Amino acid sequence: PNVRPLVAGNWKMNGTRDSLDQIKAISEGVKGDLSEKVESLICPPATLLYVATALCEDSPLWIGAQDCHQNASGAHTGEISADMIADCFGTHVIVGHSERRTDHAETDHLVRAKAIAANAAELTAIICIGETADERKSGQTLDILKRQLAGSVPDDANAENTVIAYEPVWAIGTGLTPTSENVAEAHAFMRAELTRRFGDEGAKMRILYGGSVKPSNAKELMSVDNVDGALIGGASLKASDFLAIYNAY
Ligand code: G2H
Repeated sequence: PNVRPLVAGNWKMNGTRDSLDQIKAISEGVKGDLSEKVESLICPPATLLYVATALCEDSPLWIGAQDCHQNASGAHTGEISADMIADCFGTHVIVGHSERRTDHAETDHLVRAKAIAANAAELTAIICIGETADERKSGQTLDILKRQLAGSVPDDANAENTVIAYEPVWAIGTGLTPTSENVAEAHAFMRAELTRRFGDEGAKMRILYGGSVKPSNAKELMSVDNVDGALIGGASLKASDFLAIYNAY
């Protein structure tokens, strides 16, 4: 790949102050030569963001958030803005995770607005897309990916401000993973779509694989063509598992 791969952890709604030990251990574990070649990121819950970035001051580990609001500020009780994440020294934000698309009825249109808000705050948006089990069974996978890319990725996306995460919904938290051939087909298709729309920037844009990545399957998944890293849920909660995946590069 033209850019450094990214190994990212999404803690979802897990983690209290006790878990900061794991972030500290990850921040120490990624110091070393590999960090020249591979970037690392943990997205803890927003409650831990500020203290987590302080812990990682002298580490190459980036800290990011799991969602942001599409507006810059205002009367949106319970929400956090991209500026608030940047103010806590967060550098990335996940938008459009399938759990948000399902639990909060987030649409491609909304996800795109969130990515635009993230970029306006100088955050890198990690835009998640992926097909459901039914969509895969009925042969619609590539159509769904095409529609989600077209709808969720802003027109001024580039290889710096945008990362795509392909997460087949049926592989999330289930222990099921697609075959390397399935992953290769999906990623080659997304690469072609991104290159068609964004030219060189699309050719360089990172496309992560997510969905039941663990130490035992990381090497195989991350070595598939056009896979530029991983988005890891469950296995990112333990420093030893996250670092085993990171070190698979
Ligand atoms: C997919 C992934 C991280 P898990 O949601 O975003 O979670 O690795 O637990 O399947």
